[in-house]
Amino acid sequence: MNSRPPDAEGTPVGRRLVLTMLGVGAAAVVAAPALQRVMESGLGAVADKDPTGLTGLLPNGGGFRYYSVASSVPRKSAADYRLKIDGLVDRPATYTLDGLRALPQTRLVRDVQCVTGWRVPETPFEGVRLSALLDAAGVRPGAKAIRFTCFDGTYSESLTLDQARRPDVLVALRMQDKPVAHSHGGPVRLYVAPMYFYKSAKWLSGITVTDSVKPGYWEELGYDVDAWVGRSNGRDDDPTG
Ligand SMILES: Nc1nc2c(c(=O)[nH]1)N[C@H]1C(S)=C(S)[C@@H](COP(=O)(O)O)O[C@H]1N2
Ligand SMILES: [Mo]
Repeated sequence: MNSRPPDAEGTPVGRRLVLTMLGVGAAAVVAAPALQRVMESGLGAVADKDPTGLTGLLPNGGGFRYYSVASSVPRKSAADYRLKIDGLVDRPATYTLDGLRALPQTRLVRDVQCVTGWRVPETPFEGVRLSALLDAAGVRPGAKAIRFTCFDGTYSESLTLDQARRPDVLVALRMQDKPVAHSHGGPVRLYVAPMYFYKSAKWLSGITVTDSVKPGYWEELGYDVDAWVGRSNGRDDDPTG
């Protein structure tokens, strides 16, 4: 399932085809409301166990779609979560969740826009400005970009250094005014307000400062690296940033 587009919203025929090929179309349709209740109740356990990636087609509460290119993602508690900052920096660092919570928090409320069409209005995200973490690490001269990695073991993202330093780019600890749920990439996800939601890497575990942009997971598969909402990917959505 790793070559699917960010989600199947724009391709209803393709989605039916995939479901039919897997022979689970009827079962998935019948099961969906139950799965949705489980996920919205905060358990999220079903998504962790689905090896097919079909959970990407399921609602994730409040208009969101659950999305993961990895078939299962480990859970990280406050005790075992770590975020590493390394690469072209003077002071590489590893943050715990408490360490991130102790830093100044910024709250932003913007629309979320997925590149395949779905949009969720006015969603609060709260966390540490990425620029603050970069300043603390001391970005070296010659650095140009950031590579983000995730503890799902698969996903990656990128930003230029200028983009990463924008005040509307957060290392988010809260979403919808709650701690980021596991299914939304918790305990910590990236939030890039002005760009399509694929830039907002879930289950964030690594921030590496690099000398050039290394395209992320979906970008290797053809999506724009500079993913401004309404000005990329051939789309004309209203800006979110
Ligand atoms: N680690 C990881 N981050 C990810 C993705 C993913 O598959 N893996 N999907 C992206 C895409 S395409 C979207 S639309 C959003 C979905 O976020 P949600 O599950 O909170 O709705 O996460 C983005 N970040
Ligand atoms: Mo997406």
